[in-house]
Amino acid sequence: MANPKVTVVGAGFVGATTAQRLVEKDIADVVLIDVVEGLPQGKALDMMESATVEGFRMRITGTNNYADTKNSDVIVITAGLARKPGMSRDDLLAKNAEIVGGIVDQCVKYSPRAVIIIVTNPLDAMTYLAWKKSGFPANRVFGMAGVLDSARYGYFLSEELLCAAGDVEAVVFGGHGDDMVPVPQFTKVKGRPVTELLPAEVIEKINQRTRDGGAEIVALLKTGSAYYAPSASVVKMVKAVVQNTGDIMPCCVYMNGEYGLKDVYCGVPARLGFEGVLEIPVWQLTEKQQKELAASAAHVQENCSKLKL
Ligand code: TXD
Repeated sequence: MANPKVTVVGAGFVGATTAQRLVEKDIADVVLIDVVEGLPQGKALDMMESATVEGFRMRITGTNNYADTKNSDVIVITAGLARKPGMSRDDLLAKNAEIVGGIVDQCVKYSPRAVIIIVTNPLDAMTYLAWKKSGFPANRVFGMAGVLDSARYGYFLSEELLCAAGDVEAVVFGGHGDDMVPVPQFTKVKGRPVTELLPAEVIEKINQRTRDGGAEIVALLKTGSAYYAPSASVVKMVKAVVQNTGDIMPCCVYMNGEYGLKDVYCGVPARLGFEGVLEIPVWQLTEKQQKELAASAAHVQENCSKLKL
């Protein structure tokens, strides 16, 4: 059987790191594409030259030509501007909408059966735009944010609990913005909810650090935004799709009545496999969390209405 084929659009920090993780873990052959001539080719060649040292078998190629992305199983779109200090994710809306819209047109032409995973910010609005532009069923277009926000939440909790980060299964709902909704009662350490392990005020402090997690990194880096944890998160999602694992993880998905939300993309746990989103199981939130989720979705809707789709 042929190896899975994954196209990563954007050979910047998130795109290149995602590509590197995908080939090094032997998850898929990768096509890395960017508008800048030579950039994806150079990074791809550099990665292939590491294959003898790292011992991976998958191949990565760099290109500026969408014909090379033909028949991809998954397309990851990371192209666009990233935040600078003082900028919100929403400040990127108009420019990145233009970039992502053009890319989706090209990608669907060559890979009409692909699953599309959006990474570009503002994440939820870009995912909605990609879905509209693609003409694909909603289960085949979704976004990465919840896995990252949950990873940050889990790491911060592990520091407080002095446990291994990998032992924390954290869950964050909502849009990828300051109004995301960490859900401690479903966040577990070896099966025990953190609500049983930490006082409420400590959890609330960590919830807030999670909401500010992206900005904390932007403030330190000064010239760009996070990419190690984001790329690890994308790879977790791609793996679930190409290996048809059926794993459940928070994703930015199209809501069709779940949690009382309709015709909006928002972050909730979803089951992933070959066909993209296989199922959106509905978990019982508190009344407060349900309200926060609705407010976060309303914010996404407001952004989407500016796109005039
Ligand atoms: O949780 C999440 N979803 C995110 C999102 C986590 C981290 C970063 N997040 C967002 O991803 C960030 O706000 C940006 O919107 C994207 C990409 O971030 P990255 O840090 O990788 O930005 P870079 O390094 O500037 O890379 C962007 C690349 C760069 O190489 C450009 O030349 C390329 O995108 N680019 C294009 N490629 C192809 N086609 C077009 N039109 C294009 N325009 C720019």
